[in-house]
Amino acid sequence: MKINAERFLMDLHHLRTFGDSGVGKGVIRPAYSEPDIAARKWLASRFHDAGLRVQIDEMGNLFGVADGPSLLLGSHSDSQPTGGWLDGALGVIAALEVARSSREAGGPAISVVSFQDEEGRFGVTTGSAVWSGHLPLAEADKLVDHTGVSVATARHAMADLSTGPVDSAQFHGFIELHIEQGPTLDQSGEQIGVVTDIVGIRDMKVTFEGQQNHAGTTPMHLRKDAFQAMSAFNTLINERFRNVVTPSTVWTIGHVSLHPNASSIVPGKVVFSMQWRDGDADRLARMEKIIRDTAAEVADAREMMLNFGPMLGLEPVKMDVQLRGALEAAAQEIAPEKWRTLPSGALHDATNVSKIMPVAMLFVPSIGGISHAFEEDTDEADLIAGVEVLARAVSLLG
Ligand code: HGY
Ligand code: MN
Ligand code: MN
Repeated sequence: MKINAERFLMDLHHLRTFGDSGVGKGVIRPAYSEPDIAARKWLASRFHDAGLRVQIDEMGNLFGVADGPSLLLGSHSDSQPTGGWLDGALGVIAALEVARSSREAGGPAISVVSFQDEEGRFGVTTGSAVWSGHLPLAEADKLVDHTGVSVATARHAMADLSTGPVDSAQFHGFIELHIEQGPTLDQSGEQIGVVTDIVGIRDMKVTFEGQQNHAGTTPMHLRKDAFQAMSAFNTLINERFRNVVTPSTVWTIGHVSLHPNASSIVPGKVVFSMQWRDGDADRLARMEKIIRDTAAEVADAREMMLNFGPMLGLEPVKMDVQLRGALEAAAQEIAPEKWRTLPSGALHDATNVSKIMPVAMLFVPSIGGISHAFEEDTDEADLIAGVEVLARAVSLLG
């Protein structure tokens, strides 16, 4: 099987035009947005041209299905609010290119998928969580984004495209090509990463509610200042995590809503996202206890209200040995001594899909280790090497 690098790159750059940010190669293509749906309609036309049956399920997961049992390749085409052009997109277009090349060479049957809301506008890898049975659709429909829009409302925008549920039993495995989104390959100068396992994640909203008041007349010792509560909470968990975490554990307060967010008003309420990730489920649980206990301690000490939103989470997963072996053999053939195995610190749809079939992943480098930013990029030679390794692994699996 020989991939057509020119055709692959042309489609990859065309996908970038949907939600082009106008800043570098960045994209703004959140789940169910106009550019996201337009991109999915274009991808559907490319899947159809590749001889695949187009199917879109009720969450907006887009499939190009081959006849009979097939290997599923793909990723996601929605982006972060300010996203990179390759995160997810690379895996979808690489999958399409391998599906086309395999069909042209009379090779194995390959189906393609672009999952919806992997970037978690509403939850955590929401589209593949529903498709894999991890999250009931009725539960997903209740999830809301930071502006209060629900999945039920958002997905209605593409309801007319839905062809109904897509049966996962027709696929005997899933392989996802993705950018590393971290510094390892960039710093080592290697071209390919074969993933060993994907970390687990926990994500929930925390609310402190005190007393909104005048910023000039309210003495410091009488304040019930929500920002100060969050600041004290953050300082305490950083201290208390010390003897629980390892150098690869991460935790992030990435989204903060301060109310009423005005210079001359003591903030009465703060709602913030608390997310933590690690390869060990037990460590995630110990961190959760520290988070909950510390928040309660801060709220009590400051006589404030405390509320935890629903906690979303995915467990750490190991990649399938046989699929991973084919990726390693292909990497050694195509990028001899320029590849390594490594864990994934980023979450991927493969985590959900691993509940219903064997999965594996491979990475190409991110320049400067940057991702989830308009500067995200990868050398073209590395993009092509990634697709070639994916295609070779598919041939080896037969
Ligand atoms: O956050 C993640 O790890 C993924 O890129 N959405
Ligand atoms: Mn991604
Ligand atoms: Mn991402």
